[in-house]
Amino acid sequence: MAVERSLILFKPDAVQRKLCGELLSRIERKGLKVVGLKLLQVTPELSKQHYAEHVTKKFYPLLEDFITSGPVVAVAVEGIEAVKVMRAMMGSTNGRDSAPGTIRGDFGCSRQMNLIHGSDSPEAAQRELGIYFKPEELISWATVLEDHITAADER
Ligand code: D4T
Repeated sequence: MAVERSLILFKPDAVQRKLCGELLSRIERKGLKVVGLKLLQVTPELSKQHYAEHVTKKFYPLLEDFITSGPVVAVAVEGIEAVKVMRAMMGSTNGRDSAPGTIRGDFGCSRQMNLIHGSDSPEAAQRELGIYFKPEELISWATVLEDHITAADER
């Protein structure tokens, strides 16, 4: 099975609500590996690049206002099928519809202020990681716990 990387953002609402530790902890406890991590301010230009597919949509101006309203935490996450695993952990887009146990289901009740972004495909992940991280900011490292997280025939 493929080892993937995904671009995760803790959005301004998560930073404001001091939920970054909780969200990072969930990622770590799941068994995924953090290979990049930074706090940054999203600019309008960066927002348009990230949300290129949404720029022409009616909700985009408010989305840009929100995502640029304060710092975000960008996390590069690595693991077997990391894109799918993260999307399942995040829950559906609207926190009011997200299942309890998911990040949005446990902490959110908004469609816009939904706490976390996660790439929706390996191709999107590659594009988005390139937007938020320089190659040298992504660090490949081995964990001694690997033998206790996945079986040899899954890797
Ligand atoms: P992201 O991309 O932030 O991980 O969210 P999703 O993948 O779950 O959802 P999305 O691409 O459909 O939407 C991107 C972003 O826009 C916000 N949004 C969405 C909004 O503010 N109003 C809306 O009407 C919609 C559809 C929420 C997430």
